Amino acid sequence: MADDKITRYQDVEIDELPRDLRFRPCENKDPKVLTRAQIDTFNRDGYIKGIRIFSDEQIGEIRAYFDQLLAKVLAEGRDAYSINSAHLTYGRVFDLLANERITAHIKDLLGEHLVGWGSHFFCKMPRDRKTVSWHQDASYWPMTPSKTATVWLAIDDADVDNACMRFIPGSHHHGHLTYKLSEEDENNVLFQTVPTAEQYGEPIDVELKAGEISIHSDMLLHGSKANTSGRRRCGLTMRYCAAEVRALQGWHLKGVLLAGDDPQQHWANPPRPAQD
Ligand SMILES: O=C(O)CCC(=O)C(=O)O
Repeated sequence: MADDKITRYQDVEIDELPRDLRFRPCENKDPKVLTRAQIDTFNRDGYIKGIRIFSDEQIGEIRAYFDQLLAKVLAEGRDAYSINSAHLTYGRVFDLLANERITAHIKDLLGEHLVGWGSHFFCKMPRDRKTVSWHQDASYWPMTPSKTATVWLAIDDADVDNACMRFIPGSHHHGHLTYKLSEEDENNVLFQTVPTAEQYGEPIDVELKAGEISIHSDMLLHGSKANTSGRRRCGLTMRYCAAEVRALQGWHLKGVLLAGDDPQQHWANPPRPAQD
């Protein structure tokens, strides 16, 4: 199963796919956990941040789980970015994707019929030279229409020192932006770069304490710098979409129906994996 953004195989044809890529404002008049102000912020800026989901103790347990998973993966010769589509392999990650405190926030933005389809640890090791170049998530994905949002759960504290994510507020209003394939010397974890991204606005740093989340639109320009600090910076990205979204190129196989209905049973709805 291909990862959510990391492999290059899809760039051969993805731009040929009939996709409707543009931001659709959230019109929810009766949010259950978000405030109207947060929804207005999401619509205007393309993100919200600093939402506490887990206590220090709870995120400490999640971090201990991740530490042993990472140690296993590194021992197998894989790198710290390779744990992706993790909900299809690890029950503990499936549980995070399905966590009702998290999905309640996403349902307020994407509606009652909700699919979780992606889970990828973006773990920048201490002094990690890898960057994430400016990009829009939806550009990578064979999905239409663009009605996905990403929850970034801070496993470690993430700040300017250890290369927290950066967003360009409002950039989600510009439609699908032209990108180029990244240059080798960008050290990009991914492979697309939107050149001169900063013409779309002033970047902001998304500092989060461990256990907090940010949520960003699939059309928002975002990225992160190299980690020049001696501290790890790990976040778990979890991708959600409205169940009406159609996934192409077999990506429906990753989608778990977490709330509401999927009348045409488009999403494969895989079960929770037995192994933690
Ligand atoms: O964690 C990062 O630095 C980048 C993550 C990202 O690109 C995403 O969440 O879509």
